[in-house]
Amino acid sequence: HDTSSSSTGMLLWVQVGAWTYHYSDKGDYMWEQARNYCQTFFTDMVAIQNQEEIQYLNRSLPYHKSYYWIGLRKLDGVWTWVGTRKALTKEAENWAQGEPNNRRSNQDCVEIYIRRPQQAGKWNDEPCTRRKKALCYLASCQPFSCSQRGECVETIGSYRCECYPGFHGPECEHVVQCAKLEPQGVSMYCSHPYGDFSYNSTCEFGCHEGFERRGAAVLRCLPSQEWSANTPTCTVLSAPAQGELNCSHLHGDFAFGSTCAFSCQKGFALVGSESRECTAMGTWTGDTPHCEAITCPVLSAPAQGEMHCSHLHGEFTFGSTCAFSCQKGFALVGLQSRECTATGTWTGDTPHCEAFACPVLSAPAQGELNCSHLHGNFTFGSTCAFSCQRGFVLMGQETLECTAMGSWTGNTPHCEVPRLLLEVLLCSCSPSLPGAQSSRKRRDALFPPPWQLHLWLHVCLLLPEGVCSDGAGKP
Ligand SMILES: [Ca+2]
Repeated sequence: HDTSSSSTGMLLWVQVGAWTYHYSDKGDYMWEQARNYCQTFFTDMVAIQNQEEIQYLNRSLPYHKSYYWIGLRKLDGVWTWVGTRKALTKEAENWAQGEPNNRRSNQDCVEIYIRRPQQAGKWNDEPCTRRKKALCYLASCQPFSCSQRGECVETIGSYRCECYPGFHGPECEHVVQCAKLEPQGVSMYCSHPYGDFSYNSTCEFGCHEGFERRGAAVLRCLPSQEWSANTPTCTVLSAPAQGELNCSHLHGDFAFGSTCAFSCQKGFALVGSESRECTAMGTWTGDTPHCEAITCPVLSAPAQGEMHCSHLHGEFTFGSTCAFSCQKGFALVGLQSRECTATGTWTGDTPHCEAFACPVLSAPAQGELNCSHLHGNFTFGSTCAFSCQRGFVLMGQETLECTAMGSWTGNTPHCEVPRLLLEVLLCSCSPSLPGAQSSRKRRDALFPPPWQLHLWLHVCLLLPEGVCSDGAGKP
């Protein structure tokens, strides 16, 4: 560092690593003036980093009766490091005993006691208009640090470089290298801002007359030491994939006057120039065409079913086939698979899934039927409940369900007069019994069915064996 500038009243006195400390040896300044002095000739006022630094300053600086200003002051009621505008943390505090004192409201600037008999190296708040020595530091990062290829970061006692992409080394002095390019049959023009085939080198490629470039026109060396693309090649015009090339040559193969027409196979459409001509400049008119498979409308699975497609050239394009199936309990109605044709339409119609049907059920004699249908009348998922009129009992299952197989879970039940009551009735009411006919009339009037049946049951159980209600003996 240059020390010849002592005419301005400054003195280079100590260097810790790459940081250097300075103070005004001629004049004493008010705090604002001191800050201005530091910023004019150095980086800024000292911001105390740690106890070691404080000890160092106390050991190395000379005694001065009014001590030294540091870069700490009260801003909006908060003690703040002016260089970074960060608030003073509790851990970093280094106040002398009884400080900062609030007896006087205008004590907003901070001095450091250097070589004081007591409390050496401690801080004290003072009115900012007092005159003291300015304590400054000079940052270690310089305009040309890190070779101007990286960020210079100040550290205690030193600095380090955070290199930009493409550079490395302590001072970012090294440049990333890419592989040297030596293309065959292709003309190349390169520019190397940082060195041959290094970071940010760019190479442009061209082809000779009648040839066409396949690949990128420009390659760039990336920070990853790789080129941005593969080296291109030069070829004569060729047929696109799934297509054909038909050329007529006027003067020579793929020379001035040659015309080439492109076409695509069935099911493919040409995208790009349909025909190209070799110009007097040795280039082809138009651009490289390609063949794209013709698309069909997108299909979807039927309700209660699934669809599985296989695509040959692209999603729902020429050659794609889709197979359809139905969930358990449903039957596919329509084609099992469809294919995308060369005209962009599907073969067949959209199939659908129908629930398996069960035989139609009807209410039993003297009974009722109550059905709920999930997918359709008497189909998979339908459930039917049976019931009988009063006085009849249901023989068989109360409910039946239509299964995924298209059959009911059981046989249709029927309604019967309970067997025991029937026997009793036969016993007591047989028309062959004398007097039975006349007595029934009376009973009918008194007890309409089904009460009649209950009554007869009671009567018959009470009667001795072989004797009927009207007092006649059993035949
Ligand atoms: Ca004070």
